[in-house]
Amino acid sequence: MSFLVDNKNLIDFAMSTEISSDSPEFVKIVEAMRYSALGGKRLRGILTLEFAKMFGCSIEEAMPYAVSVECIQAYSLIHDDLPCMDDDDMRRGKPSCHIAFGEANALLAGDALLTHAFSAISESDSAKKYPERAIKAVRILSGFAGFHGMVGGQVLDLEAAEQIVDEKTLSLIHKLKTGALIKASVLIGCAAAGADNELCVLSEKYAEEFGFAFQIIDDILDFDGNYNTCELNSYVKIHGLEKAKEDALCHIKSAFDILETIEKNGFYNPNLKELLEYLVKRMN
Ligand code: GRG
Repeated sequence: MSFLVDNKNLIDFAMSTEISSDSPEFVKIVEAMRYSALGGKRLRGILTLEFAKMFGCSIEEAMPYAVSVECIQAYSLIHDDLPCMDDDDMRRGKPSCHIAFGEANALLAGDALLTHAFSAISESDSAKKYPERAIKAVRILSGFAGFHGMVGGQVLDLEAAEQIVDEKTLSLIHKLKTGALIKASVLIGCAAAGADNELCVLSEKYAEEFGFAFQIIDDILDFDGNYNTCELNSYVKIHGLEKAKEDALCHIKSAFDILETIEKNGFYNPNLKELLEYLVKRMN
């Protein structure tokens, strides 16, 4: 799946260019931002690029949109690792931002990445060319990342941490905390390309199925074979490993079917099917 590596490299390069400063005053904050933002699989940015590409936008024009969603992803991970949240010392295979730079700097690096997400779009040449597409993307991203979306999901997740929640609540937490940013990634790709409403609705459905599968697979990968030490609200703990695998495959199949429907509308991108195969490989 060379497109995954190629896209990741392109996004890494764009992020590195974007998150930089020649001013000596800002060396410290930029260092902390770069420490956390230059890494990861870039799945969300890749979704943005591949949806934009499917609907006729060049990778170059879509890149500021991919950068913006990866800035939000990096900010959310920094804040999620803080002692007042999940209190994780490691992230992306190295010490978390607050371990490396201290809590206050990590908080600010997260804040700076969050705000930079929006200037990455609004300052771009793509926005100058198609301002209405940029405004739409900013609306989508701020909505899905905010209190109706990822932040709202994080609040529910914190509340649920100490208790077993019912299936409906757990599904809502996953839909918001993990799914919302995945939906935003896909929809800003659609916005970058100026895709029409019908295509956006279909793409959002793909994103929803992708998001559910991604979260279940994340829980499967976290499972070390012991149900007793498994996180309380892990999908695997609640449903068992076999059912979790079955359900992940079921969501992947639904996402595949939605791509077939999009294909019937005249738009096709084989990489989006490969991305689903990548999820299956990740699970097994
Ligand atoms: C703090 C506002 C706020 C939100 C935090 C993203 C998030 C919400 C929490 C991270 C913890 C977590 C494990 C969430 C589930 C979603 C998930 C698996 C995120 C990690 O995504 P990957 O695997 O990470 O795509 P990379 O490093 O590849 O970007």
